[in-house]
Amino acid sequence: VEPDPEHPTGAAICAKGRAVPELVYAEDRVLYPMVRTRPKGDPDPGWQRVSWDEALTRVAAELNRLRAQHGSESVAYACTTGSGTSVSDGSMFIDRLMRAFGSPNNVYGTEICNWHKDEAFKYTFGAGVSSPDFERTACIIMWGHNPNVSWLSQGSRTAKARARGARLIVVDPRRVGPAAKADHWLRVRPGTDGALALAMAHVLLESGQFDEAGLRQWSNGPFLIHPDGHALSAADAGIGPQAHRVVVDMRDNSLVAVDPDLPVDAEAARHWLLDTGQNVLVEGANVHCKTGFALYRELCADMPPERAETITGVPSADIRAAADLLWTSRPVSLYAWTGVGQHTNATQTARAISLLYALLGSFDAPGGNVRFAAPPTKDVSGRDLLTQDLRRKTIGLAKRPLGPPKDGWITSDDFYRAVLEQEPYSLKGLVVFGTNLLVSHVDTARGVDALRKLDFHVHADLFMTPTAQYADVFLPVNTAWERRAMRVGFEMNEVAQSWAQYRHPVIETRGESRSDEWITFALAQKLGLGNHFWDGDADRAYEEILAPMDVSLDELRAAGRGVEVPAETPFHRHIADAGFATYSRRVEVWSEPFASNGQNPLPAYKEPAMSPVTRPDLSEQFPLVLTSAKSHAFCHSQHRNLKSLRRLQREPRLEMHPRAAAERDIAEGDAVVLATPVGEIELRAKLRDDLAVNVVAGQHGWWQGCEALDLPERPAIGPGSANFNAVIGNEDEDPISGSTPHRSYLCEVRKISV
Ligand SMILES: Nc1nc2c(c(=O)[nH]1)N[C@H]1C(S)=C(S)[C@@H](COP(=O)(O)OP(=O)(O)OC[C@H]3O[C@@H](n4cnc5c(=O)[nH]c(N)nc54)[C@H](O)[C@@H]3O)O[C@H]1N2
Ligand SMILES: Nc1nc2c(c(=O)[nH]1)N[C@H]1C(S)=C(S)[C@@H](COP(=O)(O)OP(=O)(O)OC[C@H]3O[C@@H](n4cnc5c(=O)[nH]c(N)nc54)[C@H](O)[C@@H]3O)O[C@H]1N2
Ligand SMILES: [Mo]
Repeated sequence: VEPDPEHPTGAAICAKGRAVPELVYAEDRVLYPMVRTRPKGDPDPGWQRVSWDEALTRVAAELNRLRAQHGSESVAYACTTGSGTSVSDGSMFIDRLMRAFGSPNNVYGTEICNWHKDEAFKYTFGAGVSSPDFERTACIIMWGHNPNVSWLSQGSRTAKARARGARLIVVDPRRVGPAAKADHWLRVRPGTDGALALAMAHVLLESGQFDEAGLRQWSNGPFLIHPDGHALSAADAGIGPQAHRVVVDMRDNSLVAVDPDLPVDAEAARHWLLDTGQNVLVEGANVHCKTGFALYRELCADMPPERAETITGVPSADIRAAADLLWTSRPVSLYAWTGVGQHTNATQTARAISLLYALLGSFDAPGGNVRFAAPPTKDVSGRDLLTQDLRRKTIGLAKRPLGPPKDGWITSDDFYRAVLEQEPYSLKGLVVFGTNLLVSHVDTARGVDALRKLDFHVHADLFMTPTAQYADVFLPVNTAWERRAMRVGFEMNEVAQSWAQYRHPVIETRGESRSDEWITFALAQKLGLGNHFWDGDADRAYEEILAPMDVSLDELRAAGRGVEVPAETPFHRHIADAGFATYSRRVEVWSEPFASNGQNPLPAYKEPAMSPVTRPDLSEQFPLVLTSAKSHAFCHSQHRNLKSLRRLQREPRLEMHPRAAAERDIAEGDAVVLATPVGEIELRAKLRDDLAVNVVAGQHGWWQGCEALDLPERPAIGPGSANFNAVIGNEDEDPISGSTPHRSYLCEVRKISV
């Protein structure tokens, strides 16, 4: 395996990429469909090889039975992440199958992966965080994101930008990746990033260093807010209908009604009052209404850097200097990922970061975060196939109407509850494409109970995993090198995003393993849903995807390496579109959807649910703050069986400060117990003095053995387990997204004496 130096994503290849031959030819890959012959929970499932036809006939019969008896919503699907596997080759077909079948429940894990950067950002900008314009940016913030481990083409672009003089700020409890070369490395206490973002905004607002004109014209900051906490309506003020909002014209202090449904008139908005407020006669009484922007400024005023220092541990002088650097080094680009997403306060943290970013005026500007134009394609994921009635049944929608359930994504916690407690109704079936819930999600013990109780579970994966072990039918998936795929748009810059590529299989598929695409098409036929699957002809699906483009499937097939379909990136789309894709058509400083759903319309800082501040009662027994991060050698719960990768890291690590270690008589490499209020696992101490003394960092995903190195498999739960997520609870979650505290928990560490 070699990188293609001409591919627009870049010429870098990671250790996992180099290890591909080991993955493809791994001896423990499952190569044939199998059915279990012994009861669930039996240590030996009694796997028996069957033909594809037998396997799929059985799966279709069971799924159709559940649908007939309990409704199609009683079957959940679970799809692994496109960021850490190759499932994206076929994920549009998996989504389509789920929707054609009628399941509104996808256990997708987005709430601990990408939801905050991609969806929470939409509540501010009407678009996800989008792509840093590395080639033109003057300053990059990496916030809870380490691309050197997680996304090489971003990592190398960051280094390149740095080398040509771009400034760099890294917010991370560990000094890793780009932090080594950063202008400012802000070592935040895990889970307190929201306070840091408010404090940086404090500095900018206090010194008048913010895009005042942009916010006046293009944000809902000028909208007046009633002191009881709702956006003042034109009807309240007696100047228009209920749905219209109210702003103040600074020229004569008159009230103006604004219809949020109309295109933004930026010219008129130049005269609107952005800050402070005005007295308004509401139902005969004089009421002082502040603007949404004034309320945000007050929230930030309440978080001076000195206060933020006591919360976050970041010195106030560094907060001030970093904030000043942002203003003096525009355009600024930013990426924030799982470091800020796996907390019980994650959504408001994302809001706080997005509002700080809004102050800089860099969104969708060249050198800021932009949406590079991609060639047009047709979405074949079948959004139209699921009825409104079924959509309303997505589990968690009532609790979290603003969150992932509105797109059909449910949390593992809600999935377990529905199986075990029939709440809000009973889930009976599970169709899995790759996800390893018991190791990647919290509360493994409850997960085991739920998997044991399922009526029917089919699992498609390359390997037998702790989660797949509970399946009734196992379907062998092949690797990306044994199947075809097509991709349009590679994100990183204009050329990459305009790249379209058809990838031929490199080798014959091993055994009887098949692609996710093949499985979804074959299963759809068996389920009687072939009419939604081009009657089994996948080429027609590819042609439909490409139809809006000027390139045919045959041309793409012949091109091999891909073709560029040039498209011009518009920048500042809100000007041509006369607005943003938000509720108010403006950048939402004060979020009306949040307010009307009982959430704080402004990102007030809230401590993580499990922190030394929230739970002083636990501080004696569990004095350390626990976070986690990914390993450069593996993805999540995969790849530990591959020799060249396992050599890079043989044992699961727990990183801790040398002083914290010394206090516990722990030395580098010692076997230690990580204890939390939920349970205990065993890891190896790795000392690093960049951490705060009271912070330790683990890694998730450990279970697999590596025969070539004589390293045994370890249980997902119970004695000898190294499964990080088995010791994280899910009693607390983010109220909007449902995220769980993988990165802000409490723990103690002790040496295992031998
Ligand atoms: N090698 C490898 N690459 C991967 C993956 C993998 O498993 N392995 N997985 C892929 C997937 S699915 C994803 S979602 C991406 C994720 O990509 P990233 O989000 O970049 O992944 P991490 O390295 O886990 O986390 C980034 C940083 O967050 C820091 N962090 C921990 N707690 C906090 C906190 O409270 N605040 C802040 N500010 N930072 C914190 C960690 O120290 C870490 O350096 O990576 C993708 N790429
Ligand atoms: N403590 C802690 N927990 C975390 C995280 C963390 O940072 N800390 N990160 C979280 C994040 S960001 C994510 S995305 C989740 C990931 O959680 P999961 O989605 O469970 O990811 P994996 O554990 O990598 O399991 C993926 C499985 O898919 C299989 N697979 C690989 N390629 C394919 C394919 O093309 N098709 C099919 N059908 N299967 C395939 C692999 O063999 C593997 O068994 O974990 C989360 N859990
Ligand atoms: Mo992820």
